[in-house]
Amino acid sequence: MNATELKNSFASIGQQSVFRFWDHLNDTSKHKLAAQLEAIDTSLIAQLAEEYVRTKPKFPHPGDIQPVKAYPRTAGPGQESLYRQAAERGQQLLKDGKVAAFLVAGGQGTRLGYEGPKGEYPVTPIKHKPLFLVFAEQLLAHSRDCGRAIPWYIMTSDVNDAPTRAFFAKHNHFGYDPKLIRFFQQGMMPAFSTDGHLLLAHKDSLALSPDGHGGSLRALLKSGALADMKSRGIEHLSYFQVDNPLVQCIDPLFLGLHDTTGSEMSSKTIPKAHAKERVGNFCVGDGVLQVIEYSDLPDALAVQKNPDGSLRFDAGSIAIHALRVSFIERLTAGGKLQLPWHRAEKKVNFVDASGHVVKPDKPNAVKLEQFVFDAIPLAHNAIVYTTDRGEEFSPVKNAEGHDSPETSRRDQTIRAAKWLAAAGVAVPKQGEEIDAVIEISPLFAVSAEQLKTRKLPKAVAKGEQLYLG
Ligand code: UD2
Repeated sequence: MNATELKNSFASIGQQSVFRFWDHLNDTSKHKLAAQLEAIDTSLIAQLAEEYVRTKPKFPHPGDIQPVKAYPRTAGPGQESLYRQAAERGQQLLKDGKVAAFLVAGGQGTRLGYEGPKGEYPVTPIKHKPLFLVFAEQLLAHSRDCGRAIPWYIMTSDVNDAPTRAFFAKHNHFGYDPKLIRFFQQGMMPAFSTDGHLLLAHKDSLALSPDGHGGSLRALLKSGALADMKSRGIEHLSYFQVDNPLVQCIDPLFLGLHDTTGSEMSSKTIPKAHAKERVGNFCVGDGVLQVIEYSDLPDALAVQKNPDGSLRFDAGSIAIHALRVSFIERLTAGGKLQLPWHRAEKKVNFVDASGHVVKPDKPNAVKLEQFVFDAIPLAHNAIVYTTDRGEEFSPVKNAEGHDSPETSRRDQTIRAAKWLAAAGVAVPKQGEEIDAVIEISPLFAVSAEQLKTRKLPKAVAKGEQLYLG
């Protein structure tokens, strides 16, 4: 498209103000802005400005919201053979090279206050390993155990792609074969002023931000990663977020359950810590399994209790999924991804009409994102499987307080202590607290069961810093 065509196309949707400074830009800047604008689907922008920005869309409440029936962590009565088969199936899928790991790491980590890619953040209690290394060691351990290397797809975004790749290169890809790691970038979405105009961050560029983890599905297609998976014979993705060092990046039982039940998208849940915990809720709305964000679940339902006192809606989403590659192909067919958009009002720096950069002190803009869990209602036979918070969830989200580096380090020690105690090792306690700091490298053991097969000390000393690597 030449400049006139581009201008006409944006004028036709009432967004001509993005060309406000065009005549004063040098050729490099013109080229930069034109490239950003050409990447934009103007009809989508026009629709989003109308339906999500100028008007605030209401969450379409299902008429009937019921709790989900999740698979329990371990087999309940009558499920023993299903779970046995599922665990075997999961192992077989790994041996046959049908599973890849999928890490979404395109977000900005603003709350943590860390400037670089979040995966660089040092999280473990003794060796201070960065999140990326924790995941790499887990995947290497599973590759070793199943006798087959596990390909690893990592989604970045324009804001952190180059530094993420550089970090991996600097650390020799953490021992991973670089040919097995594929980085790809997610899409970017422009920010709107509250009256629906696209904001310029600079005279020659839009204010862009990542289009949400739901955008990962579109990005898999666009980047060629999906085609790459197909050529490698990969059938399932084990999806996880960058912020949770306790995540089991690969869980054979979960993957096996997902496959044997014919589920296209499966999810892990944990019982919520309290009624208003800020995690999505797995629910059955009008008969369809879905996640309802904490902000959208009516209070009256959020606080409802079962006769035994437990929360009726206690299935929290921890953003761990298994996805069938064929499902992603189906969802993204024709290049369109039919997931809803979520609206958030945020502070976004912008260039005003006179060319000055404005740093707002209150939300001035609307950002739109798609969420991966909105694909669940579109999946056939979607299932939810229960895991344990202490075993699998302690994210690093905030600089301080809950879900912070400190709470995560503590929870890593608690899990390590629990695994050691189950293997017969005496662990010192002071009241409820573990009186030691313990770190277990995933290369040493990826599970409590595996730890039992390793050579272990008889006891951990009081105040000891014990690293098992
Ligand atoms: C998410 C879930 C929440 C709960 C929680 C568990 C949403 C809206 N909420 O909350 O229900 O499951 O996680 O920890 O998802 N990311 C991208 N690209 C993006 C945006 C995010 O890759 O455009 C990645 C990001 O790098 C991170 C993950 O997605 O790995 C989660 O993003 P978040 O920090 O925005 O999610 P959060 O904590 O609000």
